[in-house]
Amino acid sequence: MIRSRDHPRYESLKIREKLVNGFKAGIVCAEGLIAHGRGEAFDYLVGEKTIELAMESTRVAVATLSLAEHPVISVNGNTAALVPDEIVHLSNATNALLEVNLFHRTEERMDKIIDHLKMHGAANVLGKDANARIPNISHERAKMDKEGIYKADVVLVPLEDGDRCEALVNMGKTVIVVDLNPLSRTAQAASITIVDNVIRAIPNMARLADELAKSPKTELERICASYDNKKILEKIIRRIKMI
Ligand code: PTJ
Repeated sequence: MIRSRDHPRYESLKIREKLVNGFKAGIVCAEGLIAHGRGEAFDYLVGEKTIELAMESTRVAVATLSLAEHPVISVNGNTAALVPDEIVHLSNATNALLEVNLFHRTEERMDKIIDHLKMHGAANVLGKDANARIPNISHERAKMDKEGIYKADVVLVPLEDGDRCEALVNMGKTVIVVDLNPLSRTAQAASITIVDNVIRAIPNMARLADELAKSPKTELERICASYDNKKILEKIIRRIKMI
């Protein structure tokens, strides 16, 4: 247990502890711990804070989810362990369905993550049925629910792998990702990339969803109108290079 709040890396240690506890509980996979390490390295490069460019993408992402006809939030092990309350909050605030979708899929992990989200207030979580598949993807993340990701017009996928992101875009969906690595295939292939830590991005999205809940459709459309994902990524990469 991390007790010393005055430790300079207290916040970071607390996040690691959450993931390790998630691993011990069978929610996070071992590979998820490694993936987090890569995320941490990139978090250093953006100053371990939400930069203005990420906030711009976050705002557009929330407006896009709110405008969607059939929005779905895809949840993996790391996201479920790090931000369960906020992901449920965001799903309620944007009327987005929750679907568990795992790269390292086992039925045991699926059950544990679904139960975990329900314990944090989710009324319904899809993913177990896996009665559809994403074309041209051979691994387990191809499995999806006909009423969930398959039918979605907008999908939020925090911590995605590049293959599936590209495949979902090819299916005609608007794909929102959270990825601290602006160079990753996921970040580059997505429709909207939030270059931020899920630990900050999902709470920011939940708060903004509440703020925008009463906004008229025209205002949400205005927020999305001139968004250019490639430009945002270029600016973030330039910012990192200048360190
Ligand atoms: O729970 P599962 O079975 O679906 O497996 C989940 C992992 C994360 C293991 C799986 O999706 C995976 O292998 O992911 P990758 O391909 O390693 O990609 C993870 C990406 O997320 C990398 O680009 C990391 O930089 C980034 N990342 C890691 N932790 C965070 C992050 N981005 C934002 N916030 C984080 N906390």
